[in-house]
Amino acid sequence: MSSEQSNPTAGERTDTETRETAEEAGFTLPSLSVNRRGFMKAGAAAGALGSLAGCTSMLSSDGNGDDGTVEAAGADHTIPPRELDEYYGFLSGGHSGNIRVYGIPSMREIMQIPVFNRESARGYGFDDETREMLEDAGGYTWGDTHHPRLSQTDNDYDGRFAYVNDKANGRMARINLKYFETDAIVDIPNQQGTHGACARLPDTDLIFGVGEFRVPVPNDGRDLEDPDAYGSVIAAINPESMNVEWEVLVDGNMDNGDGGKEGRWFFATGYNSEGATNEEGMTRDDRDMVKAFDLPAIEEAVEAGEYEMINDVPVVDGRKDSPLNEGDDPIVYYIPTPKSPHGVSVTPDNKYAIASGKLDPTASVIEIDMIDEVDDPADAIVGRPQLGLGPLHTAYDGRGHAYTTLFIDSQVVKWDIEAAVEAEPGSESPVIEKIDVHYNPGHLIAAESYTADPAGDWLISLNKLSKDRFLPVGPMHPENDQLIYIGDDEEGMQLMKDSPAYAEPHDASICHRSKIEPASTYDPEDLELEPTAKGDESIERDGDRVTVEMYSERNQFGFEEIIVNEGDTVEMKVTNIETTSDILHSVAIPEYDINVKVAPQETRKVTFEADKPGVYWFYCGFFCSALHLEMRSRLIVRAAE
Ligand code: RUQ
Ligand code: CUA
Repeated sequence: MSSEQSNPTAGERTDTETRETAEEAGFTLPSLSVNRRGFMKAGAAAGALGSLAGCTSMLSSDGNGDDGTVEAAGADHTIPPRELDEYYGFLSGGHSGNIRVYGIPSMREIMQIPVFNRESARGYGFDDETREMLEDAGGYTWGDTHHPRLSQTDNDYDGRFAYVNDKANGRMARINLKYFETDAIVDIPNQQGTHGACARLPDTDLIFGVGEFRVPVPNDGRDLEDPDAYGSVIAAINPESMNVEWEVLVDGNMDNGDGGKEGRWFFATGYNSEGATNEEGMTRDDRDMVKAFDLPAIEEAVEAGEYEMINDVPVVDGRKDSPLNEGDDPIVYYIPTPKSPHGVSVTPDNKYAIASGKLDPTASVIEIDMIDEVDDPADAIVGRPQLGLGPLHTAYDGRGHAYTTLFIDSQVVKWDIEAAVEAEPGSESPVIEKIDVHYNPGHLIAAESYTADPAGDWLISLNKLSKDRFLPVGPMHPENDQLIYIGDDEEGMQLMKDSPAYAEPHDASICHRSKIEPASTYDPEDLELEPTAKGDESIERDGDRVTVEMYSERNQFGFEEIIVNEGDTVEMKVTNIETTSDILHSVAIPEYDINVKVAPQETRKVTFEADKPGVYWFYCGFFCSALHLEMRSRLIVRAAE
């Protein structure tokens, strides 16, 4: 790390000062932004003992922070070469359509998982299976991932699946964490703009997609000019089959959502109770709603047939004037909150659902057990701390603190949840401290914050703007994901690292590495296609259909040439027969737009029309050995007479 390196536009004076101080003290500090307090901590932990403690803790910690190892790791976010991070971070890629996997605390991006986007390194959307999956899910070529949530058993991550929404096209996808790949996508009927995504806990037996945009239900050309007749639904999706089991139609827009930890409740924030179609109308009223869905009551209504079947999904009427909402036990409680609340998240102890005001400087602390006790749902709000401007999302450390992003103030505010319940509404006294972030944070996430037992050490603020924090790269700037250490209540929050991100992370889930066990090669049992062993390769013709079964290994495909006729349909199946992990091959066919990746023991198939006569060298796209460049064969397409 050259300390001389100077950058006339990025970096701030304080960084330079910090670096000089660091050099005087005999430390080399990475050229990243660490405030003075952060440096003191990082410097102290950068000694041999600190890094040793850091790596020992990675081996022994269960990640729950109750064995003291979080303190032992201290605030050292640097991971030396060859050492592994303690946590997986799953960040949504927004309108890039993917999920990025980070190592935390290093903030190194380890992997990308394409979800709604076609992606060439993995050949995702190129082979028959993934192409058909994307086609069956609507055939859109992009998506807008926002809220990755990991499956839980008994309120803790079980390492099986991640789920993420497509806000753009109303879909929900599942990522299989054995292989870190998308294995199912459902195109949700009757819903446009699936925004919030999360699960019914403790055991992730339903996944919810929260519909943001109000549209006619069904959206088939009716009620076009009658916005009053529009509605939005939450969709309950079976996490195994990925079928939509039922939906609930409500009044007003919805936004984000979170499930209670004990199965009964689901919460969705909402704006535009006004039912308007422009900004002025949507922000007219001072109150919007948090909707609390009583899940057993809804399931009872579905059982009893109290729904309308719309696009093959039972839709239960949860609007305010629905008969199902009459009386003392409505299926949806409308809890008035100020003003266009955005994020909602349930505290680790399942006591409160906290909704952030967005256009109001407060958060609303809803006591979950009071919702069906009080006469007026508004009375279930037991705290309203004043946090700052533009509160959006809230995360937890498991020690009674909440951390809320302040979009307008460009800060993260740490506050005391019980103090907020004690204090007068509008009081600032529950606020413990604020830290500047750079700039305009949207979501934030703390390690294992969505479980019943957050780790309480690391927090990431997903900042929408980076402005001057990185080398300039033209008018489109990276976002800035900032790592903050929250493990030391006395020292306070410590900003550790700026980490540029391509547009645009919205949310993340952070899971201790001990809870996920990815496979390093494929288990052929898990795949639908039969593998082709060496010696079993074949080319068979049936009319104008040619079926090729081949294998790939260093450094050949099993055939030196494949000869077909113009007009043939070619079905080409390839198995990577390597058993050594990390030796990938692919089949890239120039000018045919074909690009199929096969990891060790993986079998994929691609079907195409041989419609261009000529010679096409198909080659391997992964640099698999010294003879990788020689790993190529000819596809010969004979011209039709
Ligand atoms: S929502 S920060 Cu999906 Cu806040 Cu983006
Ligand atoms: Cu196989 Cu390069």
